[in-house]
Amino acid sequence: MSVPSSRIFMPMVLDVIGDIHGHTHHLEDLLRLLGYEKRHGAYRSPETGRLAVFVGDFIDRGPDIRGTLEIVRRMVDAGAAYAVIGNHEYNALCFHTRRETANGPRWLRSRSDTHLFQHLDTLYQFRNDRALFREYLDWFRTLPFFIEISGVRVVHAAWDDDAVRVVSGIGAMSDEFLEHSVTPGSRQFRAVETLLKGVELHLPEGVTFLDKDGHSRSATRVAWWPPPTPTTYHEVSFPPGTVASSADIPVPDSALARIPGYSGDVPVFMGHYWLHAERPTVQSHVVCVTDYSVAAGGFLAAYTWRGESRLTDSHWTWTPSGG
Ligand SMILES: [Mn+2]
Repeated sequence: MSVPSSRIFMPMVLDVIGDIHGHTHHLEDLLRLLGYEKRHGAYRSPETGRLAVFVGDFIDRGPDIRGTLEIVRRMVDAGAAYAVIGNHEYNALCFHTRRETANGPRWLRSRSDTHLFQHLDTLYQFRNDRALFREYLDWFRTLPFFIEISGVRVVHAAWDDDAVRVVSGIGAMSDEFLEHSVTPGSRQFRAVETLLKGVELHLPEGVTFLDKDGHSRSATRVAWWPPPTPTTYHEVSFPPGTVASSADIPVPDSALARIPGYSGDVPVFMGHYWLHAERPTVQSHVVCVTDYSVAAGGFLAAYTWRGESRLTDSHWTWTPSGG
């Protein structure tokens, strides 16, 4: 007797948790607020079918990166959570991987002052246990670039169907994949840039702003999900206000063409954008950024998805700011 083909849709509740960056106290506070309890070494929800989803960026900048990694990894291993990779984990992999070149071995991510500064807290906190850090690097290779479960999509910075196709089915990241992904112009490079860093537009001549580290920038991250209607750099920059309203200069069509938009009717969740606000809000009924800058005096937030096709601001939980 043949088994009829079927798709089983388990009723599922997902707690999508924003970028942690080593702020373990916020993570444990948030998990407890969501009702998770530590059993057999891992936090789990007592509700059947309720899981956490981490949007990446576990390492760098925060005070207890080891504690964060331990909690997240144990939850994933226990089947209590899913996790996607963030640009910080990907950058760490490239920072610690070499390739042979005609001029000798080279790191896949250059060890410039800026790159070193970004990764410094992680290096320092693992200074006495390099072997453990190597284990986490191996684990980072196994983290997916995106997940699609029960009618929800999760990616660190931007959903793009072409980019998703490029990284589908790659399995654990090999050195060969990493090498392709750091080669400008390759399809792997473009896919990883989009999925993990989102879309950036160069600003017109003479327009700059200071980023969160006080570095002057001549390109801005943009909201990639709206349809590309005529708009200005001020309107499209993200987080809102990144580019001052005094720079109300129209974005040319050639640049607008680089904004993919989101035409899906499936909710998509992300982190990455260092939002600052009194309380979290969704970007639209199908687009939700969960990063509220816990590593810059903000808070750690979770959106609890209970199967709804239209996201609502009544589904947020977040920790007190600071600390
Ligand atoms: Mn990020």
